[in-house]
Amino acid sequence: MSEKLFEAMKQSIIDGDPDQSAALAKQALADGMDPLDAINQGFVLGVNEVGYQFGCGEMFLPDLVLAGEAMKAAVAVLEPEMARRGTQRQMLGKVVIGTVEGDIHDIGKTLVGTMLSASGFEVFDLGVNVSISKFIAKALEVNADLIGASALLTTTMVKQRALIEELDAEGLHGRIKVMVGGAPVTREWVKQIRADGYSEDAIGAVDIAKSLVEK
Ligand code: B1M
Repeated sequence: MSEKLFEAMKQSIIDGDPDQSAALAKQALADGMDPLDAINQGFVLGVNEVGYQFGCGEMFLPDLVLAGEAMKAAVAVLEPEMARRGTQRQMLGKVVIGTVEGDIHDIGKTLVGTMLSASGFEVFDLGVNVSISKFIAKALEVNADLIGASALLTTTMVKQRALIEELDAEGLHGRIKVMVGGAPVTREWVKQIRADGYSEDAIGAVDIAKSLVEK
């Protein structure tokens, strides 16, 4: 039964149909499905397919835009339930999160923020296109333990390195740790820029964040 629903979820993203993706997300919740399963086993497969076809030149920018809208509509339905499931936990630490300057991809970053928040972190989400000075100013203002910097483009990943260099220059790196992520980020890159933590997905990001605040 779930298989059919997962397939329909994937297709709703490929079709770029936000009404359908939101309706399927509501159906998943009504059926008692874990919202993260709906995202990871249903909707994300559609996003990956669109991204793949875009990369091959078989889909175009409007398809990417519509897929993004459909994904956001589904996540908006699922997020409150994800947050609700984590409401009983204790406060683990403060995280300032955002997508780096020049980059407006926000779906993965928002998911990571939601999962951190659901797991007991206090999350300050600065949105997209966030400058290094804004990341640092907010982290100092709220006395954050961690900055989470998301980048989805090979051209904007360099801002993750620049953020760490600026924290180093201001003598703040160590007191404020940095977690990075996003589809183009590799372990090799993480090592090269001396980020404190990295995760491929939102679930892993919670474990990494926990280990970083414990250190
Ligand atoms: Co764009 N885009 N896009 N796009 N887009 C990609 C990223 C691309 C891989 C597609 C492709 O070519 N196959 C490609 C990048 C190529 C590259 O640099 N290597 C690309 C491109 C080229 C572009 C434009 C340049 C296109 C153009 O204008 N010609 C343009 C850039 C705009 C800009 O930012 N300046 C652009 C625009 C857009 C839209 C606005 C249309 C839309 C975004 C809508 C939105 O976010 N509101 C969009 C979309 C939807 C995509 C794809 C299809 C999907 C991204 C997504 O939401 N994934 C994407 C292809 C793909 O990734 N398959 C693509 C779902 C999301 C749940 O996954 O974001 O990876 P993800 O997040 C994951 C993990 O990465 C990780 O956890 C998340 C949850 O599991 N993670 C973290 C993410 N951040 C983390 C932070 C952490 C830890 C883990 O710690 C802090």
